[in-house]
Amino acid sequence: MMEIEFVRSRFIKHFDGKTGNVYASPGRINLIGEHTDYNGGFVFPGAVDKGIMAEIRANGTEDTVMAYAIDLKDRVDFKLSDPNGPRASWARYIYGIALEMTKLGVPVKGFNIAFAGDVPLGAGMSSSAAMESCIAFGLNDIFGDNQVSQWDMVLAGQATEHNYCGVNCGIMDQFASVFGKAGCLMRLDCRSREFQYFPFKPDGYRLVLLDSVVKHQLAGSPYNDRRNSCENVVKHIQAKHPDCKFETLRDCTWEQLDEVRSEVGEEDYKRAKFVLGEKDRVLAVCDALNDGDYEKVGEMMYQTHEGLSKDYEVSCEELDFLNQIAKDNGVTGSRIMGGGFGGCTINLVRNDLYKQFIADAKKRFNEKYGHEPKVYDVVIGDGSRKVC
Ligand code: GAF
Repeated sequence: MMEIEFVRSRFIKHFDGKTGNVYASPGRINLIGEHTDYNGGFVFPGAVDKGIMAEIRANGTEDTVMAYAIDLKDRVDFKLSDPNGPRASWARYIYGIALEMTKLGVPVKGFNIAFAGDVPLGAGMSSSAAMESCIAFGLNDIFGDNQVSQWDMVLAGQATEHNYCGVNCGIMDQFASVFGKAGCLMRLDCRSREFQYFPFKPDGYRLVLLDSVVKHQLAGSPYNDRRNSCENVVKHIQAKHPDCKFETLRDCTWEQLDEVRSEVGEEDYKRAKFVLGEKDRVLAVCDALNDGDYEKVGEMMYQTHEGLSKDYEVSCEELDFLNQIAKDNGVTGSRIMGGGFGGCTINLVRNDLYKQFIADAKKRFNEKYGHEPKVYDVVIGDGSRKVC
């Protein structure tokens, strides 16, 4: 995580010299369970030791927000009462979450905010969820007497994406950013919202992310189309079984999917096929983790990659290449992480293979694409918190 002094010095310099409160929220990884959250399935994320840090202070105005993005050296001022809100995409997260927190009963007034991040942008590690939860946490503390629950802050972050940023995401990223715990992954049932912490200390293995540096961005990407395909399949299954209630693909069986295959068309069928398979894989991974069977975990990760690439079609050439390099090096498991369309692979690699794998990935990727992938060793950190 970043240094408080870094954020504080900019906050003092760009506003009136006074200090505020500092909050931090992490990005996330996800071991397995991709595109399952908005389908009511399971996910297996953990917070990372990188994220967003923000200093926030009520500025005494009714509804003027003065915001400074330290890394971008960009300043935007806007009014919470402006129905359109700011145009800069980073400022829309602030505007959106402030309005969502207001809806939850927090009497948000004008504030100053400066923030910075060390979670790589566009790498599929949820810098946007980190931003939403960090600000939700801060506004809840400063204006709301911490009355809003952690789950409501998760939902406010998700609503910010839906209502102000054009991404119909699920709840995984905001959940991980709010509830993360150092050293633990979390298995979340996205339908019931029940979750368990799983201490993750794989003896003899480590997790490493390889960032293709192909910028992953969900706004404007076919992410929402994937969700629509899944919902379309559910609608068709529901029509065939009017006596049962189908909310998401979580409620559907393989047989029911096969029944509607010709109606929904091959593309939507493939999307749903991936989701049903992924639901089973997360549960298989839980059992494997309980048995300490990391080779099984890895096998599931490769299957997920295959499904995300061929059936869900959210991969890209660079990510498939990184996955192939992992296979060639005998890496235990490797797959696209997060929404896809760029970003990182997550790799479960034996300690003794780590050096050779990273060296080979850098060399071969560089030969093909003219630059090395970025390497992030995963450290599983804590969720959203007040720093000072
Ligand atoms: C993105 C979304 F924000 C999540 O809700 C989730 O759907 C993920 O893609 C895919 O698993 O990170």
